Amino acid sequence: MKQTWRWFGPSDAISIAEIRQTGASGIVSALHNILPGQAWSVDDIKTRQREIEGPDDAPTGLNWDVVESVPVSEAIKGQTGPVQEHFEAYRQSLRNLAECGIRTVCYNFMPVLDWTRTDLRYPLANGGNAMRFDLVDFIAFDCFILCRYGAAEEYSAEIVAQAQERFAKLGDAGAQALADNVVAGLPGANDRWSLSEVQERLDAYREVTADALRGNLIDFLSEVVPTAEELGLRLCCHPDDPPFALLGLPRVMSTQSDYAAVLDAVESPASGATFCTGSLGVVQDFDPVAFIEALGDRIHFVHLRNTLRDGVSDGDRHCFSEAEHLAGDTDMIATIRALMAEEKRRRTAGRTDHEIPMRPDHGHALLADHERPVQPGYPLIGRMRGLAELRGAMAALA
Ligand code: DNO
Repeated sequence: MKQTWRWFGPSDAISIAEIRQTGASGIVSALHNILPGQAWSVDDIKTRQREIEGPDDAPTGLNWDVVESVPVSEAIKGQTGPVQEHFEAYRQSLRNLAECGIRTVCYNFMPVLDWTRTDLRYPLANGGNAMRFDLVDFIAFDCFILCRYGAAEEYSAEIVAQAQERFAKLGDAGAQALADNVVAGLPGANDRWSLSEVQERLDAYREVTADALRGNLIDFLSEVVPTAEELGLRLCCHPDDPPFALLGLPRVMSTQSDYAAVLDAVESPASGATFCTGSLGVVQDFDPVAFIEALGDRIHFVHLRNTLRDGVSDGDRHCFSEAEHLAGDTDMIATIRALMAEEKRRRTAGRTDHEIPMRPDHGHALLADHERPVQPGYPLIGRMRGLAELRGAMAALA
């Protein structure tokens, strides 16, 4: 697999010069300043490419391999407002990316929020920090801070009672910190929204069922995949994170069968999956090897990350923390072995995309990471440790 590294652009506290020292050989980036629904211009794409590649007389040796993400607008996800304009802008971004030689484009189809955690600095026994999702805290946020209409009915009475007790102990500062963690503009999230804005966006989806949202995703793909296919581009959908319904919002990309349904509906090599073990792995019966064996030929991008279910559950919703890359609930070695077997199948079939780009997704904040403000989940040393462990596993399996 090609070992890539996510770089948020010139505002990222970690520089390209530092990334060169991690051993990564490719870059994942996006034009985060361009709003969903607007087209990315060739000029803007080329500027980012130059920032990554360095000047001609001192090239960094790194290229922009994967776009994560060209975000899908709320208009497209909810099918309201300027949907046709946004489809056209998306197609234009794809044309412009292809013109600049970039072929792999990640996106997600989670309405309103991107990834969600309740604690961005959960202390580990070794002195590091991890990100964590505590279901009881989350329900405390949903029922008693956001006070979402009808929220309590979506959970069991026992867990709502636990959440109420938790909320009573939080105090004003604790409640504010929890709310900030949940709705803060995490990397990839569209914006930084206040609680009342979150509520407004949630209201927009009140009538949207999971089937309707899946229909909107399939419509989106029907609109943009033919263009991607013509251009030789690979779109890949990131799973829901966490992979269960939150805040009453429908979720449609949480499991292998969700992927099978959407990939079958628009049959094209240009429509594929971002295989994120960290997100999918929170589901109790996630089987990474079965997923790769069934849908591997449509996996265009891989996020290797591990999670550990580490607390109470309520139906299919769980507490989890982000584990070391080789520890946690997902058998990372079996996963890598299966992905490498998929690469071998592609080489035998003569596919040009036989080297699948992967990145170490998230990492614990370790050592000097504590002194440096970075995007939550994206510290230098923790990710470098993850990449080094994954690289070792790949070398051994090869
Ligand atoms: C979190 C990331 C997500 C991801 C988007 C893809 O660290 O995995 O923000 O980039 O969901 O569209």
